[in-house]
Amino acid sequence: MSSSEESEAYRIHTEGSVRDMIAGQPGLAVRLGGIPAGWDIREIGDGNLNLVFRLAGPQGGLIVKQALPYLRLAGPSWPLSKARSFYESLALRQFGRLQPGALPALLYADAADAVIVMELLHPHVTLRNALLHGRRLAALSDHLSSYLANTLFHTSDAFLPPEKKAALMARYAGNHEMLAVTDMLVFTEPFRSSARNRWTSPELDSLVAELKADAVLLRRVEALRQRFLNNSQALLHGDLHTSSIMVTETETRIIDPEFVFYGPIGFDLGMLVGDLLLNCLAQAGHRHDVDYSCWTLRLVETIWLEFGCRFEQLRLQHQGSLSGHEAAGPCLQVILRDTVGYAAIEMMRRVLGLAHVADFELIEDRAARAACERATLLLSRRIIMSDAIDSIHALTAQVRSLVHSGSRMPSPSRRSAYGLL
Ligand code: SR1
Ligand code: MG
Repeated sequence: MSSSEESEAYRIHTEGSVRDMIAGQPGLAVRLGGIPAGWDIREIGDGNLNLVFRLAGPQGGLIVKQALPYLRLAGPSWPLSKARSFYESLALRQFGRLQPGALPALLYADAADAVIVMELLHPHVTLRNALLHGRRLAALSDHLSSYLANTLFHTSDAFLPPEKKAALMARYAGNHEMLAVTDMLVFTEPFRSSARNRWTSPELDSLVAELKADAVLLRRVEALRQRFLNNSQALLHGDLHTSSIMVTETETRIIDPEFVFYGPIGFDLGMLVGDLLLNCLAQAGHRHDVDYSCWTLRLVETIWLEFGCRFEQLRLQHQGSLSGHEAAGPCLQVILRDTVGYAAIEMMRRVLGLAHVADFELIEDRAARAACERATLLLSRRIIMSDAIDSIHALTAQVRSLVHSGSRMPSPSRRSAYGLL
């Protein structure tokens, strides 16, 4: 993207202007069918950054996504360039080539207006929503582990020779603004004082103060941040939480790769695992279905184990085609260590920082919510401080014991205490 495009102002779409834009493009209009005046167009963006329009006509649907010139969640006081829309379009194509069918089809992109048009995913819902409804998705671990192994392996130096990997890194280097957003909202602000932070107060006040004063914890968080900033192992989705995944019983689609950048493989895995674990911990405030929480923990284990097998298989296949010992790439134990650390950071920032998640926000009973969040913070700290979590089972065991201790407490207040108050 050129710097002149970058600096240009652009029109912010409304439902009316989206109608005109699509009507002016016969290749897109034909997907909706009928006449433009009859299309149903709604702005459905409930995310933190963009406008998202859902269009439906007699023949089918479309999604039009426009990057706003500021961070939607924070408002115009946090300006953001439109460049992320361009990088999202690149990433949709790149990851789509590496794992065909895993992302929505990109039908049109206009970097000047920060617009991308994609197929409408229907009847998909976000994985977060599916988990909150207690749905068990049999094919999910297979889909997610394949997506992760294929995209991460084929963009890492386990597969690419140095010059090709460097060229790919250069292609995405301009998305640095989104890297800075993650640095700020995931690694920095939640662990410091910031007007943008919020947490369930006053219930968590003393714990939050304790965490922010814990110098050893902060050093470990900083070490994870340093690895995030300096360890360019593979091209990451960069924001792979459970609202970036759309599901049906049989399909899994990865959306919103606007945070795409080169970083540690464990960051994509860690964000996903962190969001799955926090859903598991939030279940105590919803239906408190211990069986379901255990299903989620098995999902975490299976995703990791299948990812590891696929990654190693790809490595073996590729090494078989090489003459020497080049292209070994990052080892699984290091990826696991990062995954565990980033999962814990993701859980903490969802309780302490700006960007909260429905898993906790939808818990109606305030005391129960505070208790789930407290349990999540304490567990995450333990994970970050531990040097002994050297397998995925060692990680899930920590959560499993909390889930079971919650289940032995009959009254809501006792249960909400999770044994940790
Ligand atoms: C305002 S952006 C907040 C969060 O939403 C995105 O999905 C990222 O996770 C980011 O940290
Ligand atoms: Mg998103």
